[in-house]
Amino acid sequence: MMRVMAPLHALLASQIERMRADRAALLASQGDRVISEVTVAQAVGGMRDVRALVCDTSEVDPDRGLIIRGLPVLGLLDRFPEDIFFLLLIGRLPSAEEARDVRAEIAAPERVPETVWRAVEAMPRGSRPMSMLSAGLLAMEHESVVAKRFSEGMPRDEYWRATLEDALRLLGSLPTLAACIYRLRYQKGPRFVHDPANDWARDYGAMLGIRNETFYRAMRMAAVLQSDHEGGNVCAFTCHTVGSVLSNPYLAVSAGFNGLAGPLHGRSAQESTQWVLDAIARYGGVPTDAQIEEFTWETLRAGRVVPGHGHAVLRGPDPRFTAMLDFGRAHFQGDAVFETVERMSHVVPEVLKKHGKAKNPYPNVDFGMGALWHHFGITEMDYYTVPFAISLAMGMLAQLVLNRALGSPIVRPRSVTTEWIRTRARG
Ligand code: NMX
Ligand code: MLT
Repeated sequence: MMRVMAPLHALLASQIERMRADRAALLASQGDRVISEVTVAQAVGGMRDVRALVCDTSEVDPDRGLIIRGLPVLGLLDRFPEDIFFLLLIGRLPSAEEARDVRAEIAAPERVPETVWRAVEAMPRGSRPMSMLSAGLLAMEHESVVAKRFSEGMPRDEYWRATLEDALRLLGSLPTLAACIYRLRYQKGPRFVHDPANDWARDYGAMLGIRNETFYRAMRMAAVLQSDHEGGNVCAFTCHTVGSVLSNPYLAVSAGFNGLAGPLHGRSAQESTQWVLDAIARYGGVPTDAQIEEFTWETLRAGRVVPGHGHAVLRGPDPRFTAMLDFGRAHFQGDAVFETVERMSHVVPEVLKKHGKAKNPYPNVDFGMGALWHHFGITEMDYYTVPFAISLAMGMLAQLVLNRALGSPIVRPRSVTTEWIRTRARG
């Protein structure tokens, strides 16, 4: 079934010719300019700092953190996630009318098909929520407009339209999928039904089964903070790579989610909260500064990373963590998990600086998010990557639509052998 997608569709259509002309002009005038070189250390070291991707939805400034279309994320916290999807895609914030329209487009009264529930329910008991989320998307992939129109011979410059249709359907379905996976996996009772009158974050919160206005505010803030993180994070990069071979958004986003599920990426929210709870259990309450120092050194001496600290790009504190800390100070007083997180955020960086390895010793977004979910009664830590995933889907989907609009080619870098480096590398 085709959905009516007028406002976003029309806006993007009005920009596409200019975007394509700008890209062509850039290539013609500056196509040969060098923007990065790759050392052997970078090639074997996860391509850190290699500038080899173009992403216009957002950038991560090493000192200032996430900047979405020129706007620092901390200035966007009173916005709804739907406004941010608009911003990511269109390049500016929506007017009040446009905000209403985009919210209605995302919240269209569509259901996750019954077959998807059957697929998710058939997974082994104890499956991880992130696996269930990813599998849920794959089970829904047969509804993809991109897949259908591809088999009908869709021309390449039409791809963005079908990708946007899939993106809106997918974004509208993710809160239902994510919330119902929570209720199913942790036996919380029957599924709640999507209410198109709700905004995206409130709908998600309500379907989780939590009735609390402060929680809905926290959900909105978390979704805005985690909506995008430029193009090079594992989740977005994976999604972009899979999308570059014209795999449809269900396949591409599911692949991105699988990347986010790793402990060095989004799973770190779960690892962080477990680490905080372990410290509280060990010391019988909120640990003192000296106890935190001891606990951190023990983790490092055991050859483990300190979860929720460090970053591949950021070199200063992560504003996404700062936002969570401010929210917690206003709403979570007396909560031992939050108080431990706050205290650790002063002590752990000093230990990491003494340890001398991590280029960024500060807490990242994941160190705060678990405390937020925990405060509102979501104590099942396996679940913590899921709200991050469905928020980051906004950035992944905006990037996919824009890349199809620009006709971005297949991602296919070269690899070299170790022998090639030994005998042929120059410089
Ligand atoms: N605890 C202990 N050691 C660390 C940490 C940490 N939190 N962060 C970095 N290091 C080590 C790192 O393992 C590396 O050691 P070695 O040379 O022995 O391999 C060294 O410091 C240099 O690493 P960096 O260049 O600072 O970090 P890199 O860019 O390689 O990795 C992370 C970035 C985020 C993967 C890394 O900081 C880390 O493992 N942090 C803990 C996990 C985490 O919080 N991940 C979530 C990231 C944010 N997110 O939302 O996804
Ligand atoms: C993210 O938000 O995706 C993380 O901070 C990881 C990253 O940017 O590499």
